[in-house]
Amino acid sequence: MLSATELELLMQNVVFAHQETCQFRQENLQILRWETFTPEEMQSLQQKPMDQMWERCVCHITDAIQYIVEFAKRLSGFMDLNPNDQIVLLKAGAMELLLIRMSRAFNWYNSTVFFEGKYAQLELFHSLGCHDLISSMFEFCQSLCALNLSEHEMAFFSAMTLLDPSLHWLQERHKVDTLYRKIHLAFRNLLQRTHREFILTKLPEKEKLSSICQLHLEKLNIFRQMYPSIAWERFPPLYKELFI
Ligand code: MHQ
Repeated sequence: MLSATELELLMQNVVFAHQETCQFRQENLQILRWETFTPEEMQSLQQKPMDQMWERCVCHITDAIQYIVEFAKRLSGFMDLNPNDQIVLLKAGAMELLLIRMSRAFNWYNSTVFFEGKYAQLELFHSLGCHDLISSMFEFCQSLCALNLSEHEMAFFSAMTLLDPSLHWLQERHKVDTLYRKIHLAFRNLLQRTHREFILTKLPEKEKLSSICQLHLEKLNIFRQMYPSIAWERFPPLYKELFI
């Protein structure tokens, strides 16, 4: 199905697309890994009103999603899909890819995540009022970090998660399916060369990712019922386009 050169080009494409859009370089995230919030800073953030904290987090999430959209655009073949299918894939995949990327910004040793320049414990997000969502996000990162994925592997896992040919509403499913298969093949090839094939059976299941994304949509709905005008007027257009 693919020649050796095609495999090589595809591999470079996926890896570059990730590297060029990853927002924070792995080295920089590593350097800051032990910079955590002081108890005073934690307390002040925990006491913020719910709507303010939501707005702040949603803005950061939207920034990160802009990079994810850029990743998608750079994947060879994505821009050749029809615009409807591009949107279908991003609506379903943006949050899943954010979760995968979150694991790069997660310190496994003390369960903290990079937030506004430092590493934050789960309790910092208390005022959002969605403990179950945040704790499942943290749990997910904890288990993904345990696999110690390289940046190359992360790039492929993201591409395969995004190009899900099983999604409803796809108009040109065969195109997405062909793209998915090619990337899958290139991924296998990389893993063979690095003797890491075993991770294929250990990667998180699609259901796990989509259930966390579903929970995010449910929490957003609850928030919108409580603060309809905040969600409408202050959330960024891209966030609303994807999730509302
Ligand atoms: C990205 C950089 C990045 C940016 C933002 C659902 C909700 C209202 C709140 C980070 C979730 C709270 C997010 C900001 C919290 C878990 C969110 C708020 C990788 C991901 C990362 C680090 C996001 C991770 C999840 C954060 C901390 O390149």
